[in-house]
Amino acid sequence: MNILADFADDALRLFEDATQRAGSVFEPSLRIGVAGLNRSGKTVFITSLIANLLARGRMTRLTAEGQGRIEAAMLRPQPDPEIPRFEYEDHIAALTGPNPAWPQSTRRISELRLSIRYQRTGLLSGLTESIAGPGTLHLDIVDYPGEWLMDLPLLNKSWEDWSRESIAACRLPERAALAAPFLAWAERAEGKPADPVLAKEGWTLFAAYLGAARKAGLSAISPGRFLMPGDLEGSPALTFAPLLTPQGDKDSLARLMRDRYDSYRKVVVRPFFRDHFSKIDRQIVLVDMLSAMNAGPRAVADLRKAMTDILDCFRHGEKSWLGPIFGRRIDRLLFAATKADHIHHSQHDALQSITEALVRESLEKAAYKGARVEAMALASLRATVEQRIQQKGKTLDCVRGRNIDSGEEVVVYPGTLPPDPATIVEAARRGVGEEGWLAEDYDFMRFAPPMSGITPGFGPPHLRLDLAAEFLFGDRLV
Ligand SMILES: Nc1nc2c(ncn2[C@@H]2O[C@H](COP(=O)(O)OP(=O)(O)OP(=O)(O)O)[C@@H](O)[C@H]2O)c(=O)[nH]1
Ligand SMILES: [Mg+2]
Repeated sequence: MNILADFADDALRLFEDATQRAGSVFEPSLRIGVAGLNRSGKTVFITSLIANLLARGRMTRLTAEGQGRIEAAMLRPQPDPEIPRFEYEDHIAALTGPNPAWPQSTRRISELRLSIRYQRTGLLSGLTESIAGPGTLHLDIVDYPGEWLMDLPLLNKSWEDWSRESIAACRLPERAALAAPFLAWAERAEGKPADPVLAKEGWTLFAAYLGAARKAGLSAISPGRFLMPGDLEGSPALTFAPLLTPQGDKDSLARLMRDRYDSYRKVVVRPFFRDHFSKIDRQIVLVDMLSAMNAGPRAVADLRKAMTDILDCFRHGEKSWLGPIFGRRIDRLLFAATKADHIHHSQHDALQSITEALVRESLEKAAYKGARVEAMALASLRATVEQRIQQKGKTLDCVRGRNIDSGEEVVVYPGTLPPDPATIVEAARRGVGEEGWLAEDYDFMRFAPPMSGITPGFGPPHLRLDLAAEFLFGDRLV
């Protein structure tokens, strides 16, 4: 692979981006990266954030809004015409219509621009305002299938390393049964010559195993496009699988697989991250901590591994060959545990600490020098209300919402999260035991979006979406 040519290409794109941006000093744009594994809540987050910025009744902790300085927010044409537009109108109509429904899994990339007009503050406000009028900030937000994020670590991994790690993962206790048919194929494929039919068989079994692992609540699943191919459905670049012995001579299956793995990285993975990650100014990483905790220590360990692999790539910073991919320096990074409306607010601090603890180790190694990093628990779309009930002389902090399957209102006691995040992280590190951390009631909890519809002037109900917005771009509305 010609890394130097790639580098020159990446550098040119960065230069073009920078030139484009310099053209609009008075109307700066800010690209918000919304990252997260599949089902972590990206599409709901983007939809609710946009709706709550268009109608800001619930955004009082976004300082500019609290101070009454936001004059208007509107959807504008996006800067990248080659990317499909984020289907905001469809998503918000589905979430807040008469039969509210969550969005389908995202299958392709899309983008939206929201522009905010605000009154300036500060010493220079009068001067700037007389030259340029009120401030305008363009927010550019991109949505994509969560599976694709798991491809980021591949950029840093040779075929041999990826193959070895993937086979080792297949043999882990929580995966071995799911991977058995694929491993049987891998035994058969040992030392075989290059054969596209055999390669496709291996790919089919490997993709089926990844699908089963995802269904079992595991997170460390790659290559991401095996499950969410987008436009690449059926392409030979996707048709590869790890091998027990990844080395082989010119005409071997191992060499065919290696070539396909390398072209997958070069033609699919690298351009995606270069085009979309290199321009990011602020990043929010959404984590569905509660689902992993509900599934048990092994699922938390798996989530931790997936997050570590991803964050390790971020930390390569400007000096490595991954530098051009992360082009501009991300100066704010927010980790958000999503779906916090599943638990009572008395548990939110614990959820935040557990999320912090899960990613702390990677962050300590990280090169986020000068970046502000925070964690919080939020709900992009609040589907429950809180309720206290008395049971056997005890007061229980519950949540009430509409069960998605039965449509009935249910009151659920989700239990108490361990106050010390070390308990979770330690168990996750060891990856042993299957004891749950949440009460049994939690298992029933898939709530439908609320029936409340939309009140004029207000976006959908949420928890701390305004604080997330303040962290991500509040400082640019001054
Ligand atoms: N109660 C509640 N559930 C949520 C919230 N956000 C997301 N969910 C649930 O999580 C599911 C996944 O949310 P999405 O926004 O589609 O997740 P995504 O990250 O876009 O997933 P992919 O498109 O598969 O990558 C939804 O179908 C809801 O069931 C929230 O704020 N509250
Ligand atoms: Mg989505």
